[in-house]
Amino acid sequence: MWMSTLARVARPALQRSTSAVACQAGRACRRPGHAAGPLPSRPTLTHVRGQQTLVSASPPEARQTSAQARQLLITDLDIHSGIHSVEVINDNKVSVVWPDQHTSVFDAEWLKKRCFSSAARQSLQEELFLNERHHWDSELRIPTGDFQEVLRDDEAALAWLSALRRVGIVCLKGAPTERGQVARLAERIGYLRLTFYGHTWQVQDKHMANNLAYTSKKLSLHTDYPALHFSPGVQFVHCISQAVEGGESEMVDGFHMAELLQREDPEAHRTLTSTLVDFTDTGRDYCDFLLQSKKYIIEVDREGRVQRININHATRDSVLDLPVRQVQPFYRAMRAFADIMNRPENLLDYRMEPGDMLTFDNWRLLHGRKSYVTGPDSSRHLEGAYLDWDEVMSRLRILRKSVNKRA
Ligand code: OGA
Ligand code: NM2
Ligand code: ZN
Repeated sequence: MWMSTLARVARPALQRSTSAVACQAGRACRRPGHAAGPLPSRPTLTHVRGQQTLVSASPPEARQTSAQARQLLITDLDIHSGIHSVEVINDNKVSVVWPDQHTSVFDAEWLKKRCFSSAARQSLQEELFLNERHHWDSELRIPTGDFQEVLRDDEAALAWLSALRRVGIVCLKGAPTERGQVARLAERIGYLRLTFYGHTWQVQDKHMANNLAYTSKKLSLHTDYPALHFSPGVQFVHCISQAVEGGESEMVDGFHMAELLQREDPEAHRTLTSTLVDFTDTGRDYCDFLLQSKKYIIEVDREGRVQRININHATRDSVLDLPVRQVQPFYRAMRAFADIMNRPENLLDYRMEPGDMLTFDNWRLLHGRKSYVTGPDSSRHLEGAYLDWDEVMSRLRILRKSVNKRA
């Protein structure tokens, strides 16, 4: 049952990317064997020389096989390399003899994938990074999986990570209601991200709390840890026990909200993508810390695509490094962004139950919680951990290979 909810959101990206690679790259590079031809988008000779080949007839081999790493030094590469001869050989392979008599044999599919046409580049980049996102609002039914199944079954783990990438949030149900489960799940991927709050951290109403999260107060929509210049990419939060009153979670799709802001209030969007904001965090936990960072509230790449959202009003510094005339416009822009996020049609409400493990994209989602009541015999307890996207994407790619091989 649960697989169907994950598969629905996880599959389209995978299917689209693999089929698109085959057909678009194929169309753009119809003649892989004719490496010296005039089409500008095909791999160039300089580029192809020194790449991984199926056969390398004269030493040194371009790639050292155990490390899968290029050995040819850039200083030894003839950037005007010509070609002695090229032929298509059996099994759809392309054999190239270079002027120095070195022979390389390439798989035609491998060459096609590396075609420089924009269609081929786009589809290979999508296959590698899965940057296509499914935007959502309050109507989202959170993709759900089974905690134990994800631990033991590769197909379930792949569906989980694909949905986590595409939708930004997956709830895994049925985790034992005791500490240690976020660490087990992190092991499934590789390793977790250590921060000043420890390898894993306990969200509880604590005496002398060193973070607002460790009280019973409301947390407004935020991303975790903008006080770190490289904030954690992924967050796991496991509900061990829930409050009797209050403590409900709120979530919003930050990438979607940034898009709405750009459409509705381009001036505010410009302000939040171009103003560096100071964050700070100080105290003692894993060890003592005194962090300072400068971040854009909405981080975009050179093409204007949103990469990351950084918001936490609890750790936004009282220091604001702006000329005074920019202060009011900055607050106006922050307020405009917050007002969009807090619209009921954008905000997703969820009440975590003991055994729920929320896994979400901390570069994309904002999350919050309602205040709660700590009673003499009721205590709320969540355990959390961070991971980075590199490790998560690494596991996703490995699982994709192994699961697809079996299919
Ligand atoms: C946090 C946090 C959510 C919750 O600890 O940063 O967002 O429900 N906690 O307590
Ligand atoms: N905790 C939950 O940015 C933040 O301070 C997020 C981090 C305390 C590890 C809270
Ligand atoms: Zn948080």
